[in-house]
Amino acid sequence: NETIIPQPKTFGPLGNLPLVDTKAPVQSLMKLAEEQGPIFKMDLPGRSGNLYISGRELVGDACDESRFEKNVWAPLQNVRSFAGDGLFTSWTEEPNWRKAHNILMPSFSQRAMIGYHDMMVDIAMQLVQKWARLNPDEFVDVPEDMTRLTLDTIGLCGFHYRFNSFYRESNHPFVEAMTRSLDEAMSQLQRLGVQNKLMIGKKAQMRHDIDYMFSLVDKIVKERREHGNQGENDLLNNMLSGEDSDTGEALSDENIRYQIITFLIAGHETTSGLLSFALYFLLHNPDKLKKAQDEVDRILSDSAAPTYKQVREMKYIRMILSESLRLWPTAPAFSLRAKEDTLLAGRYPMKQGEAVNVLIPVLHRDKDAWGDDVEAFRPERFEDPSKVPDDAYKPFGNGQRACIGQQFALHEATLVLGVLLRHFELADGANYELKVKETLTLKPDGFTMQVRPRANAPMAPVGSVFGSEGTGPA
Ligand code: FDE
Repeated sequence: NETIIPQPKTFGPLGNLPLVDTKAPVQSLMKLAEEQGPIFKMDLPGRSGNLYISGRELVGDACDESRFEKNVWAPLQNVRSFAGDGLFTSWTEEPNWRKAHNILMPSFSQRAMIGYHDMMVDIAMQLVQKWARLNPDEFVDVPEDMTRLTLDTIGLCGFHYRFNSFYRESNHPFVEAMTRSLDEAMSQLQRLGVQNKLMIGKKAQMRHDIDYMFSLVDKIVKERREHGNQGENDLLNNMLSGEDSDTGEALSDENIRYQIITFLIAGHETTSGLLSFALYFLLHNPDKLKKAQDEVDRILSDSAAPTYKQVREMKYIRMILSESLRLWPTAPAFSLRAKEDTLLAGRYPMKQGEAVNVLIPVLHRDKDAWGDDVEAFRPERFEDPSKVPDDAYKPFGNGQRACIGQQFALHEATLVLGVLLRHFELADGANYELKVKETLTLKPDGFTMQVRPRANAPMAPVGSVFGSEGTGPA
């Protein structure tokens, strides 16, 4: 009978818990999906809503927004202690979701990227200069440098705050606090209720980290309020001055704090993972790397840094990013719940409020949608947009709760990847083998490589690096 939902073997009162590697839950679930098929259920103590789906038909049906809506599932609920009712962690019916959505949508439109472009170039060139000064035998830690870059980019474009990560040996204290808090939020999921209550030290640390994050963010907001706007065209300005078109209301200071923390989390981990995977795939696919270099050499022939328009022209670079997000979507899962009693895919009865979790990396390997070569890195799949199976491609989530930062992330990542390929030859000196590290997001763990300045690279004179057209603030 088709409507019986498979479940892997159980271990007494622990249910299916021993099948989930606490350090790599998504990869455990990917393996289970391979064995169990496009829908299966898990019995995890203390957690409800453990239906996992990953086939094109099932996910396509669950993405019908008239019958299903975003579920703020356990991993997101645990993040609410510091992201509150910010965009990512709010229920759609919470008033602040729509309010913030309406106020912030224009700040994330493709047009709005023109205003952020020069700030993105500023940070990208800091990375180029760092790499240009390395000795030939030195290794770069790719995820670490990409995290410096994406954090500094969202800090500057979002709030005119400079984390100056390229001038620090270790992480900015905000990153330490945020990473520890995210880690703790994820660890809480794996512990039983009683165990969580016993973690007094961890709790105190988290309280301390959250206080630190709040105080830094509150200081940024306070300073902006005191100085008033001095021409900053950034997210903070739009949040402070914006009014919801439906209600005419503005965001409260508390909610602005949550949005800032949300953007710092969402805007840097995911995009840095994306850039790291893309570099990994290029290193392992020399023919694609060659094609990408040909494109950037053509478009950026003698400009050290791209203009807004040149970023839009780098189509193959963009396809590389899309294909990286297919194989390793850095935000690997999202959850949906039934708005009413319904039949999923016309055959699985679901009660109102019942949830399904979408395993995006498995969906992205559905052979019916993508063909037999699903494991191959082939950016050409995205050449003709009409041939992309949209219902089997969800790296940015679904519908009205899809990623608001999509254009931002893709503009930034295209710019950075283009610039890096124009300036550097990549070398796999460490024979790196892919190991995926999981936090709230995915990253290639411990990925290092070597970079050598390219003989024909345009000069990027230290200190005056801007090849762009001066659209944004200085
Ligand atoms: C969102 C998002 C999502 C969905 C989730 C759920 O459903 O739960 C996803 C899947 C994503 N996102 C993804 C991604 C990727 C990448 C690279 C990114 N992402 C990026 C970014 C950046 C930024 C700034 C962001 N991002 C942000 C965001 C937000 C705010 C959100 C929420 C929205 C709503 O409204 O809900 C998201 N994102 Fe992302």
